[in-house]
Amino acid sequence: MNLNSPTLPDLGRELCQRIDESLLRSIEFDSGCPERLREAIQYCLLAPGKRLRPQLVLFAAEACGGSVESALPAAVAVEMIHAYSLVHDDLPAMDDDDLRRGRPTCHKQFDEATAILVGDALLARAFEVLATEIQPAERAARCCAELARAAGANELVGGQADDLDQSVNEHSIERLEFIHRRKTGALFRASLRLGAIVAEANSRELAALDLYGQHLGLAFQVVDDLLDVSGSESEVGKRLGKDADHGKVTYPSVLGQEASRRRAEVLIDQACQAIEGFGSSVAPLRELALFVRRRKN
Ligand code: GRG
Repeated sequence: MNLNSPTLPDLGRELCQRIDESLLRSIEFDSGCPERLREAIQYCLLAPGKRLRPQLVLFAAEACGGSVESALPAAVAVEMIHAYSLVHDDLPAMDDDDLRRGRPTCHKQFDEATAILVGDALLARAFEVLATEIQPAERAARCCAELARAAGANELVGGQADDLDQSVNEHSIERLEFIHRRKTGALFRASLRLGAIVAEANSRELAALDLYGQHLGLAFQVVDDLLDVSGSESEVGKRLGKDADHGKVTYPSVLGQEASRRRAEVLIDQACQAIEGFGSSVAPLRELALFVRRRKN
């Protein structure tokens, strides 16, 4: 898996380089950060992921007339939260994975304590980036509040807790979507909202991008579940078939593969419909939605 994959939209590929340069600059810690920890943070944050969430921030900002430059701190912050969640998700106490983004997971490459600390450091640094690099201060505070809500107990962390909870044996579409709107969807939605906020979007634009983010986040998860049962491990870059091993409720286990594919199609259509009113400025968001539908990693 690499960023030159032909399945990534061209526009996004160009931006990925810029995003990665900003990510690297954002982890220039001073001498208080031990070298091994710094190395582990860079290993996880700069690993070859798709950078979908930062692209969503930047595309949303541009759709509302904002610049990539002014939205980059928000893009960096969202990717930091995403990277932290993956590092913690891979830990033995959670999903217990040894492969991520085609490489050994953080705790395999380094050790468990370092992986926990990498997550802690990324979580804190994300909010430092927002607080210090978004102007004016009032907008920075709003961005911090948005991201904190999405990353907190009601959303990302709550969704993860429910997903790990083995005591509930309810395999319904309602429970599945309640989990994924929080575990996966919250960061997608926050990415769109942050892009809109830094670009000073009006309430109609914010609501439309928010809705696009909700539909796209769920569609992304449907495709993720499908890849877990029918994808290729070398393309996806992580161990597959783990959902069934862990007895997890997934789209294919609840709906079957064919209906899951149809659900993804409907969600992508709904995402694109939500932003129809913007005209040509949302072409990259439409392209990204189509990428999510056909992605192989
Ligand atoms: C442990 C306090 C504490 C909080 C962490 C671990 C956690 C909460 C949340 C995990 C949420 C999680 C792992 C969601 C999975 C979402 C998902 C399908 C991620 C993969 O996203 P991609 O494909 O990854 O965009 P790349 O590698 O391309 O960036």
